[in-house]
Amino acid sequence: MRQSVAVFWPAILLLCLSGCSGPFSSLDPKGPAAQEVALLWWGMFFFAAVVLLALIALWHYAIKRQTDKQPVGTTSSWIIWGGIVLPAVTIAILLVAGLPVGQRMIPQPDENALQIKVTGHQWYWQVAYPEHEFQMIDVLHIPVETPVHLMLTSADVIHSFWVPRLAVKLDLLPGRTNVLRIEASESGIFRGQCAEYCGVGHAHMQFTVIAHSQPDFELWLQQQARGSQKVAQPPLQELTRDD
Ligand SMILES: [Cu+2]
Repeated sequence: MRQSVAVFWPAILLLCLSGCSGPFSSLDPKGPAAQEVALLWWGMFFFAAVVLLALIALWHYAIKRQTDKQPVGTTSSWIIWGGIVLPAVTIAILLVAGLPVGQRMIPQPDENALQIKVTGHQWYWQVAYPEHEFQMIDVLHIPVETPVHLMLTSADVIHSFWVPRLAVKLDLLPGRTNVLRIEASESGIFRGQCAEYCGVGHAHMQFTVIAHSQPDFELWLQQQARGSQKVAQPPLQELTRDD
């Protein structure tokens, strides 16, 4: 029995770790904002793991304790330290660590930022480049290492724009424009998904962000401006691959 348990746990661990990568994994960040989110997540994970291990140790101690022995501490001291002080300290640490991360994600006026307008529809994404005249559906092209300000709005119901490997999610609201700053630190293809239930087509409301090197992005812009049909699109297998 012990042997089968010893084999079982590594298998479970490997299964869990497989969720740390993939096209929608925020634990495999490729942009500054996503990196900060991932760091915060790991900090929370290890802190929660320590608390869980401490609770398991206490639970084990409570089961094994001889009932005729004096219990450790009083009931009220456990409630005060474990039920009030520990959660209060935990939340305070989380606030101190998390608020600056959120603050740095608020877009600041930036002359170098590329602006893209994204409108959510049931159930597709309309992408427009205000400084140019073309529009796209379900795909955004951006340059690497360049801040991109996305002006997000909705034509119908509430949607949520989410590219887990590049940035946090932000809602698209009818009649209002929210601005999300994203940035890719390397070229590649990043998958996105609507993260707010918006009707029967919600699960299929996916999109792709293609990050080009800066010369390639300029070339792509010129091709679009010329209305060229020779737009450099990635092969289909790259769009559908898992990483
Ligand atoms: Cu949706």
